[in-house]
Amino acid sequence: MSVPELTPDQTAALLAAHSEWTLTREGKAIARTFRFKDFSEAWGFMSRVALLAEVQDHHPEWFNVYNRVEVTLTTHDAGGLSARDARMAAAMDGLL
Ligand code: H2B
Repeated sequence: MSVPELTPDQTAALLAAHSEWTLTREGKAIARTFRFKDFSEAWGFMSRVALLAEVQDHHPEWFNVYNRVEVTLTTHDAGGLSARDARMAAAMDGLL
């Protein structure tokens, strides 16, 4: 794997810094559900994230219904969490 996986300490720091995110997939990913006023706001958020994802070359797994966006972040190239996920989580939180 070309990207280093976060250590347990680094994962704990990520979760402490981004308390809305929870660990999932046996510690290999983090997840957060975002809720917006309506579909238009949810889609606007997704559009901004999509542009960031392309710039960062790091893409979320996500599911949208109306005003809800369920996001899972993991790094396929690391086989788990990496600094890329921490950066993307921070960027998503920063868009709110
Ligand atoms: N997104 C995510 N979530 N994990 C990756 O490992 C990853 C990615 N790798 N986007 C990138 C693209 C890689 O496949 C390309 C070839 O750079």
